[in-house]
Amino acid sequence: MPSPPPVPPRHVEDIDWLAWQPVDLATLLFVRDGGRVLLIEKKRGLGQGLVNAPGGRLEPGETPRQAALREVEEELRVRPREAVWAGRHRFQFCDGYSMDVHVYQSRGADGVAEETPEAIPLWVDEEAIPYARMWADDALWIPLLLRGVRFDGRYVFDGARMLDHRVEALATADADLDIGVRRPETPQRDAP
Ligand code: 6OG
Repeated sequence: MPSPPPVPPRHVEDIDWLAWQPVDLATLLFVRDGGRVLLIEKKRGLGQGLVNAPGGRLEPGETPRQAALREVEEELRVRPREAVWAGRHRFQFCDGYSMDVHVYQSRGADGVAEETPEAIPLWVDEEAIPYARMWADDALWIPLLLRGVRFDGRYVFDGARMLDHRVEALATADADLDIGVRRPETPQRDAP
């Protein structure tokens, strides 16, 4: 008898996070300046049509920080002045896809943000983040990021619907957990 197909997780506790391996590593980077934050309307990729921070999947051999800086330049043609680690999200989707996302922020960027094939720039007031047009998890942790509190989030999503979440604020001593993380040179599979 073939064994039954595995039951997709519905809750954060259903997942063995120590054994968990993401399909993709990705990034988000929030440029902040004068009480505003630089977001994008995403034109393609996962989350197309939503507002998000610029970011994307790592290329072979990149660290998350390198990828975060590259993605902002590619998507908006501006160069963040820094990339300060802000937190990490582990997203598990019911269809088996998963993503480990490192989040950064920068005080300012050099250049003027412009539209590219990937994104439309959107400077928004930090008091008026358009959560209704963003992924469901964002309202849970962007307020932490804006207060300078680092976070560790774990989530179960069914498509765009968030089924469960656990977001923890980190002590400062836990910072820069991304050091040493590097996507292997040989891609395990093509990104969808
Ligand atoms: P590309 O398809 O652009 O990489 N991403 C998410 N961002 C938020 N805020 N919430 C989620 O909830 C997300 N899932 C994915 C990470 C995907 C980009 O989309 C972000 C990457 O920047 C589920 O290569």
